[in-house]
Amino acid sequence: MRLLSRASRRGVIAAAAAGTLALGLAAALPAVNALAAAGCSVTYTTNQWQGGFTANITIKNLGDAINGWTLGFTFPDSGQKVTQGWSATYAQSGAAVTATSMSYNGALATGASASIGFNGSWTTANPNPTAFTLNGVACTGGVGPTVTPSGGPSRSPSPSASPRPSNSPSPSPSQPTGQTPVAINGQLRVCGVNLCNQYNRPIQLRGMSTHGIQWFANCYNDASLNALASDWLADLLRISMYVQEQGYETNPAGFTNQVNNLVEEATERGLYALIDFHTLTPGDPMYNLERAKTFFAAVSARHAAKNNVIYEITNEPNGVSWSTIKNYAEQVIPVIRANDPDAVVIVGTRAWSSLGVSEGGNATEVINNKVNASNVMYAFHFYAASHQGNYRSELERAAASLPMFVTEFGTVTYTGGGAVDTASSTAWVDLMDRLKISYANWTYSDANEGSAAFRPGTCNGGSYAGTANLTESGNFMRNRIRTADNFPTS
Ligand code: IDC
Repeated sequence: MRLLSRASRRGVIAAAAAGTLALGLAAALPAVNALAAAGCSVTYTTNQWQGGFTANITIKNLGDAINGWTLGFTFPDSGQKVTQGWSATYAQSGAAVTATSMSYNGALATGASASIGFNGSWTTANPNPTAFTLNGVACTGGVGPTVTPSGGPSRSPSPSASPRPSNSPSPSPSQPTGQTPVAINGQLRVCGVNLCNQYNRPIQLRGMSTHGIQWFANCYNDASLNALASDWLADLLRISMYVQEQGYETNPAGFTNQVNNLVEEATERGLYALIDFHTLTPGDPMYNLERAKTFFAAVSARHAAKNNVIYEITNEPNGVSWSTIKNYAEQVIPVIRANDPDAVVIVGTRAWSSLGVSEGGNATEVINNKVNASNVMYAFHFYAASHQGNYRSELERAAASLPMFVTEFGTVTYTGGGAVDTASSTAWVDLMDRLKISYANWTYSDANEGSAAFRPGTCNGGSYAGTANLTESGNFMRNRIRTADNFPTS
């Protein structure tokens, strides 16, 4: 089976599931304010695979400002279930679902939007819901690419195939071979709580993560990887290989090959390659234990002689205990070490690699019960618009005892979408710089979501160097990554 291209992913979405529903009502909202005008438009899109799907929902308030909201809808097929939501609190009774705002996204001014989403499961059919309520006001309407509400305020069309800006090639600072991150730093190892280079001096690697390579393979080509190395001056490429969601499990040989090729491309450019076994749903890494052993046996054998490969053995465990993750790690690490004994291995942490924080825990469970292997680091992930001071404090506290690596973070909310939170992103990157915590930003892609570095359409043939095709997030990250590295050489 061939890898799914991004175009065919679009086809799947369009054929199976995309629907846009826009509704505007000028109606009384009695429970809140008898005089308030209520109205909403809801965009509900899904990406589905056998048995599961992800839904992304954008709620736009077309009425008066509200402070707190509940979105209601009913699945047309009662076999559909919300399994894991984000940016809202979900409840389901039969086929009826409610999603209630969080403290940080409940206030919606007129015209403002909130983006939420969830992963779901389905049994026999997966049609999208076609009717929504917001704070009890029923919204009904047809499903189509765009349904303009009659009588409601006009709304601008959703960003579609974006206008491509003209590209003026910008001069790229060059990174001569002898000066590449790998040429300078060589084989890395963990020393104390740091990542150290061949001179046993602590360093920080700064780079970008691919999006899912099953969807965005067209973003990783000679031109884009040249730009990452020579224009962004990155140190690191994280290669994000989803296991589910049309990823590795559908074609192990094909995805192993795709990862291997990207490792070779990173190597040619003097970049470190971080191989991400991108488990996400289900959250229990044990579900993929045999696949992990097979995959890591293959990639570690292939790259054993290289000095630039780092292995991230599980992306974001969730809904499982630290002892389960540790058990998984202690079974997968020996498989890698049998081929590549000196490679650094990174282990995901509980609650989507939040050190447990997103499930009410903290780093103490790891500090008191470390993985029984040497040369191991622990992953921490954050999304700057969602995760703020308490997460920063926990990372800083953990980093005093544990070697930490931020293998994924976003400048936006943890849906991967929404606006860049510049203040929080700055605080986070400053913290990582100060503590010399290495990082990879989600994503070096042209996905149509705020976390992507490039505008939609760029990977169809646009240029990657310079700033012409960058999003706000891309600009922010390029500016931060391009600053001079501080790699001690003695
Ligand atoms: C998101 C992608 C989005 C995709 C979704 C489901 O940005 O396009 O539809 O995954 O596959 C993570 C995960 C990462 C998520 C990202 C943003 O590691 O896979 O990517 N995120 O939601 N953890 C926290 C946030």
